[in-house]
Amino acid sequence: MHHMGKQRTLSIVKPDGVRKGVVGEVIRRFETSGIRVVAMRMLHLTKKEAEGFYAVHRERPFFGSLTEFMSSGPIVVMVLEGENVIARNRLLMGATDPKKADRGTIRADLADNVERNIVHGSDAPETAAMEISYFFSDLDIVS
Ligand code: 3AN
Repeated sequence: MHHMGKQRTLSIVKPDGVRKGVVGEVIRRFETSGIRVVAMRMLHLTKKEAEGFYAVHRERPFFGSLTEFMSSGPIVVMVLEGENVIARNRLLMGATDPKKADRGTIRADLADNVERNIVHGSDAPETAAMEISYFFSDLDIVS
């Protein structure tokens, strides 16, 4: 019953990633490291929808700019599945600020700055569950 470490997480290729044409590159990195994509969709968030998604950051000084950016073009949302996938995805992504991200990470290799940092990944099981349900119903996720 207790599959240690088997998890799901939400990944987003942000508008900068779609604009740069690195959706395939990001997915390739997931697949190469043994992470499975179990749901995927492209959509263009409204400002309101971006604000809903980032509601935990409402008080941050960058909230307006972040939600403006996140609604500036299409994104690709994915559910990833695998052992310990929340932490593994965050290792692949690298630090929030690409200048501080380790070489070989998605953000170090592909991102421009701390706001336009190519990818989002859930940071904990509770936020992963919330974020997945923001975009997907159970029926959208293959098992
Ligand atoms: P992460 O995405 O690495 O979990 P969070 O959750 O701290 O980082 O921040 C959410 C998003 O807010 C980041 N992906 C980034 O786009 C944006 N962000 C974080 N810090 C800043 C900042 N200092 N200035 C502008 N945008 C930021």
